[in-house]
This record gives sequence, structure tokens and C-alpha cells, in this order.
Amino acid sequence: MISEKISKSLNEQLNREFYSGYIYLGMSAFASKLGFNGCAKWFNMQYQEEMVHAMKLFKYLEDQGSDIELKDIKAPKIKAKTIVEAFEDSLKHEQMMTEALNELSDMTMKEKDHATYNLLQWYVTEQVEEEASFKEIIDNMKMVGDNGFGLYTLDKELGTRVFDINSMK
Ligand code: OFO
Repeated sequence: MISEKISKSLNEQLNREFYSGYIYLGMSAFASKLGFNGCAKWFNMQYQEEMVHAMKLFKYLEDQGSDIELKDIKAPKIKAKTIVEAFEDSLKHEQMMTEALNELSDMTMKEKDHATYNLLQWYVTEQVEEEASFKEIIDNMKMVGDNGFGLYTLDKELGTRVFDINSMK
């Protein structure tokens, strides 16, 4: 059993995870419109990962006998004009997610809610990996600059990403 305050905050986080998925689906459509099909696939894999993040929380709330409140998912606004901006905006979004997860984690520490704290550490660790992969892609894109062949190669490489549900357990 978890407190009402924690349950409410986890429900908010559940919505944020679905929203993250929505953002990456939007980024995928944007990348594909620019002709970066590899990036589009990469973002689509990211969308699928976010759905796993959401469903992990959903299952936890269920296991704890908490109310699950499915709220409206905000439509994502894709402001990026270039492919590198799409990754930069994504990184900013992930940094916001990290902040939200750290705050949630602090809350569980204060409440001495060990089970939820333990669950959240999985997310905290996952955030380090996510931020690092966005940073790496941005760095590589900046290195390549306007070089068409470099961008083509990078796009092909990003298109090899596969979604492995087992790595998310
Ligand atoms: Fe990419 O963020 Fe979920 O947790």
C-alpha cells in the first residue's frame, strides 16, 4: 500500500511517460518528413521504450492496489526545424523527466516508502542512459555538420536501432 500523495504523483508520472512517447512519435514523423528514415526509426524505438516506462508504472500502481487515473495526453508541439534540433529538444525533454523523477524519488525517501523508492531507482538509472544517448547523437551530428555523406551514414546507423523489451526489465 502506498500513500495517496505518492499514488497521485506516480499517476502524474504515468501521464508524463505517455506524453514522452507521444513526443517521440511526433519526432519520428518529423524526421521521416525530412527524409531521415533512420532517425525516424530511432525515434519510433524511443516511443516504444516510453510505452514500457509507462506500463511499468501502471503495473506497479496495480500491484499496490492504487487508483490508476488515465489523464489526457497533451499533443506534442514539435518546434524543431532541423534534425539536430529534434535531438536537442528531446534531450531537454529528458532533462525535465530526470528532474521530475528525482523529485519523486526525494518524496519517497521522505515518506520512507522503500518499495516505490526502489522502483524509481530503475528510472533514475535509465535516465542517465537516455540523456547520454541523446548527447552522443547530438555530438555526432554536430561533428558531421552539413556533410551529406556523413549525415547519410549517421542516419543509416541510427536506423539499425532495435527495440529489445528484455533489456528493459
Ligand atoms: Fe525517456 O523517459 Fe521515460 O522515464
